[in-house]
Amino acid sequence: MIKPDGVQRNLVGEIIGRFEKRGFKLIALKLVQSTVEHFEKHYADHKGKTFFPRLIKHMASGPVVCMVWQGLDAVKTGRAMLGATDPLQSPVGTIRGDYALAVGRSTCHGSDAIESAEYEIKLWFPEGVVQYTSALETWIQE
Ligand code: DAT
Ligand code: MG
Repeated sequence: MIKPDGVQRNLVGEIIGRFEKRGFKLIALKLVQSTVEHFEKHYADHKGKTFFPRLIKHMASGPVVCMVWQGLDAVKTGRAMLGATDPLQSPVGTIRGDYALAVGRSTCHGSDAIESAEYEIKLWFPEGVVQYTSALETWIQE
């Protein structure tokens, strides 16, 4: 997901481009202005933490871009492409390491496990994702 700060900073194309160029396949995409209640479900794991109210307020403050990317080890590789939770600890070359400074303005969200990806996909795409064959598949996967 591209967070409201990433959308406002015109990083949508840049972030999508990194996943496309790495070889992942886009199987769902939407721009949404969502609600506090929906983000409380998205970030349910963090309920009760000191930063939770600030986090939810920020996420609901503007549109976000929700995406599902498919490919080899997508969760683990996707997280590596994002960088660390704290952008200051993110290596240059990662999205957060290249475009962010503050932990509460880290430009993007990525599922941290297959189970959380499954939960988040259902939450943001109840209508389901789009499965299709990409012409490039044999050039990307062995
Ligand atoms: P990530 O986004 O890397 O999965 P997380 O799931 O631990 O990180 O936390 C979710 C978001 O909450 C994170 O992107 C920014 C915010 N956050 C996390 N830790 C924070 C902290 N110590 N202070 C302020 N915001 C924090
Ligand atoms: Mg997380």
